[in-house]
Amino acid sequence: MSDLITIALAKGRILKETLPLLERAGIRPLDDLDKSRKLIFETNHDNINLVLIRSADVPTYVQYGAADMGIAGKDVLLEHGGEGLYEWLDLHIAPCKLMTAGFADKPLPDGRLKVATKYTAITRDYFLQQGRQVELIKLYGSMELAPIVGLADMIVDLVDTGNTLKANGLAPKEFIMQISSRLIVNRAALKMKNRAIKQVIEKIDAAVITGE
Ligand code: PRT
Ligand code: MG
Repeated sequence: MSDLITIALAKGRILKETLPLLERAGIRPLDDLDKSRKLIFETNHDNINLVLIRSADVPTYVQYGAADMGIAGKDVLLEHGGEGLYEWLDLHIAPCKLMTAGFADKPLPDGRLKVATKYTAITRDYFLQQGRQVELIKLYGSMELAPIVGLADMIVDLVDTGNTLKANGLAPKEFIMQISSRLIVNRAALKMKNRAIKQVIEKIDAAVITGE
């Protein structure tokens, strides 16, 4: 009997790219994850279960061993801090860039800038490394609105096509980092369930398609 392995998956946009990846890895949920209201799913492997949770909760589940493994964006992992888990593989899915953004053709005001973002940890590090003093304003979404209503001078957000910024009269400015989704593993589970976890990692590793 192989140890039971639970993999935490993020709902939303990462899931769209995770399901084909798992399919290529030969891991198939027995129910339709998009349609079902269930949160726990069995798969074609007796010893592999999936749990479907909010993206920002994936590292927490894996940190505490509620899930043995998980798939989450690098942005989410950096904000979480990575305690209790290993970042094992770059899955090359859900790619985007973390950028600063502001008005397309308005210069920034002098003095201490106000920066609105959901990514306060990464943003603090970024400006600290540059020796720039900023005031961070924590938001949970719709960052593009902040400069328009005068809440902030600039924002830090994920950018893919750039359409969302453009639609709000904003433009990307400084590149902070490239983001993609990662496979993470609980540290204790890697020791206790080593064989079973390594088998799952091997399957997923073989299914990764590296871009460029
Ligand atoms: O919904 P919930 O609060 O649970 O979480 P969430 O909104 O963070 O989840 P979701 O489903 O949006 O997925 C987020 C994860 O997908 C992130 O953690 C990233 O790792 C990854 N990802 C990849 C992105 C994007 N690309 C992306 N473009 N997450 C968000 N965006 C947003 C961005 O914030 C902006 O609003 O899309 C908009 C920009 O896209 P463009 O194409 O207009 O530039
Ligand atoms: Mg969302």
